[in-house]
Amino acid sequence: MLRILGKASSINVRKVLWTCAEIGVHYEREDWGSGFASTRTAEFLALNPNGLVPVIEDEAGVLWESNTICRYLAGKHGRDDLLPTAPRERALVERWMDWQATDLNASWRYAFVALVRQDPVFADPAQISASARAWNANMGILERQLAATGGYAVGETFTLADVVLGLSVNRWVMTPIDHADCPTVTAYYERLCERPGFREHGRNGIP
Ligand SMILES: N[C@@H](CCC(=O)N[C@@H](CS)C(=O)NCC(=O)O)C(=O)O
Repeated sequence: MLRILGKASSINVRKVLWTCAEIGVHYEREDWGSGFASTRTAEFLALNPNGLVPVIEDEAGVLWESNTICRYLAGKHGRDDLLPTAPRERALVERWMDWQATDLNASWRYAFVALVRQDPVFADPAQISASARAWNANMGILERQLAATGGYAVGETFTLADVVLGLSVNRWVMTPIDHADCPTVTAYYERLCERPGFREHGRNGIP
């Protein structure tokens, strides 16, 4: 049985839960992370020295880093549709996953922590606007990509790139900023709702 450590409200844990739903993997999930069991204990740090969720454990051992875990699960279960094995096709999926984890995540952090988490440390209006602007600009990149593919992040079919980007779009929609006009992203957000895994773990009322 796959063990997943991490609270179900964490965007990075939700990537893993949605991936499990797509694959049909059964798991046992434990509530770790802020508000639940502390990830700063020696027990947890022995699993992930970063003290972050998600972490998984299966018969092969322990793994952390959400996008890596999603790739591992798709590979382990032979889901070439979610993560192709051919180098070029695989790189096209991984490119958008890496973009989400680096450029996209970096752009929304200040505005999200200020406006949704309402952390008083993140209260500088100039930095909130700069973050919202950068976030909208990245959504513009996704808008143009989706207009070109006519369907999903990489092409006509759903892949792991859509798991990580779908959750990111949900966060964008749910954060109270002035949203750039992105009709193709909005249509994509609706299209993803055809998937039970997105309804349960993505567009479930949590930003
Ligand atoms: N790069 C990591 C980031 C993980 C991360 O930031 N996790 C957050 C929750 S979304 C966390 O563990 N925060 C500390 C806590 O909740 O105790 C990944 O993608 O797995």
